Amino acid sequence: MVTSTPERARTPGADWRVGLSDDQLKELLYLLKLCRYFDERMEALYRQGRLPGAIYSGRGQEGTHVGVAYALRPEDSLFPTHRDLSAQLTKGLDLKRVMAQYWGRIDGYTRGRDGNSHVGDWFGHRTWTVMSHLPIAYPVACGAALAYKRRGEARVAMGICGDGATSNGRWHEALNVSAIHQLPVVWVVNNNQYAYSTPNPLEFRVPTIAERAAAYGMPGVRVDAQDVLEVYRVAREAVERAREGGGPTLIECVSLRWRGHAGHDPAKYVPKELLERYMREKDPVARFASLLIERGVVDEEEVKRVQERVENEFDEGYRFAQASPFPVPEDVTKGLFTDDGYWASEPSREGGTG
Ligand SMILES: Cc1ncc(C[n+]2csc(CCOP(=O)(O)OP(=O)(O)O)c2C)c(N)n1
Repeated sequence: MVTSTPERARTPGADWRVGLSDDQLKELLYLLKLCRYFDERMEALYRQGRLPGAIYSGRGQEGTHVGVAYALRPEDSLFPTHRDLSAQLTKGLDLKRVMAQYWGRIDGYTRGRDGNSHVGDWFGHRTWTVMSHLPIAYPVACGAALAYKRRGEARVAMGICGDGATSNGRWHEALNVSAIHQLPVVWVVNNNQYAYSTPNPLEFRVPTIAERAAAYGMPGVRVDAQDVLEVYRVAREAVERAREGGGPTLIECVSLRWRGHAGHDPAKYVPKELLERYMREKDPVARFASLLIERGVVDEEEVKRVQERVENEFDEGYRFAQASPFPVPEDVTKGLFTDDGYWASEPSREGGTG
C-alpha cells in the first residue's frame, strides 16, 4: 500500500501541474466550483420545500469526484453511488438535464421515471444510473470491464463507493474477481469518514481501506482528497495502467462529509472541531483556487468570473427544468427493452403538465 503525499509530489522541480495545461487547470477550477455551487443551491431549494425527494450532499468531497472522473476518457465508464453526482458532472452530464431529473421531468436522464439522485446516462456519457443497494454497481463494473477485455477494447471502468459500502460482501467479491482476471477497472473508495452515523473505527479494524488491496493482489493507494491534482494524478496512473492491461487498482480518497447523510440529517455525531478544521483549512475548492492564483494561472477577477458563470448556468438549468413537462402515463411501459427504440427517440411531450 502506498500513501500518496502531496508534499512528495510537489518537491521543488517536480511538475506541480501534473502534466495539465493552463486550460485544463482552469477547467478543473470550473468543475470544482460548478459542483460546489450546485450542491449549495440544491440544498437551499430542498430546505425551502421547493425540491422534491432527497439530497445527498457531496460538499467537501469535490476533490475526490472531480479528480477521479477527470482521469477518464469519454469511452470509459463510471459506476457511481448516491453521493457522486459531481463525478458524473465531471464526466460530462448536462446540468440542465440533471436538474430536469431532480424535478421528475421528461428532459431528465431517466425521463422522469426515477428518483432524483438515481441519475445516470449510460447510452451517452457512459455513467451507470445510480442504484440504491450498496455497492451493487461494483460487480456491474466488473462485468463492463470483462466485456472490454474480451472484446479487446482499450476502455476502462471505474467504480466509486463510500467507506461504509466496503463492508458489504459484494465489494470484496468484485475486487477479488477483478484481480483474478486482471480486469481494466479502477476502484475508488470515497472515504468521507462516516457511513451515515458510523465512523471509520466502527466500520473496519484495519487502519486504512487502501491496505486491503494486498488481500486481493492489486496496488492500493491512499490519497488526501483535499488536493484535486494529487487525486487526479493517482487516478490517471491507475486508469492508464488498467488500459494497458496492468489490472485493477484500489484508490482510497480521504475527505470528510461536510453535511449529514441526507438532507434530513443534522449530523450531530460529527465532532464540531473536526468539521470546522476541514471546512476552514481543507476546503478542496478554495485550496485549488488559491493554488492557481499563487502560480499565476488565474487572478482573483478570473475566479470571480468562473463563479458568475456557474451561477448563471445553475439559473438557466433551473428554468429549463421547471419548463420541462412531466412524463405522460402512456409511455410507462416503453423502453423496458432497448429494441423498442424508446431511449433513442425523442420523449413524447404531449399530455405533460409542465
Ligand atoms: C446493501 C445496503 N445496505 C444499506 C443501505 C442503506 N444505506 C444507504 S446509504 C448508507 C450509508 C453508506 O455509507 P458510505 O458507503 O460510507 O457512503 P456515504 O453515504 O458516506 O457516501 C446506507 C447504510 C443500502 N443502500 N444498501
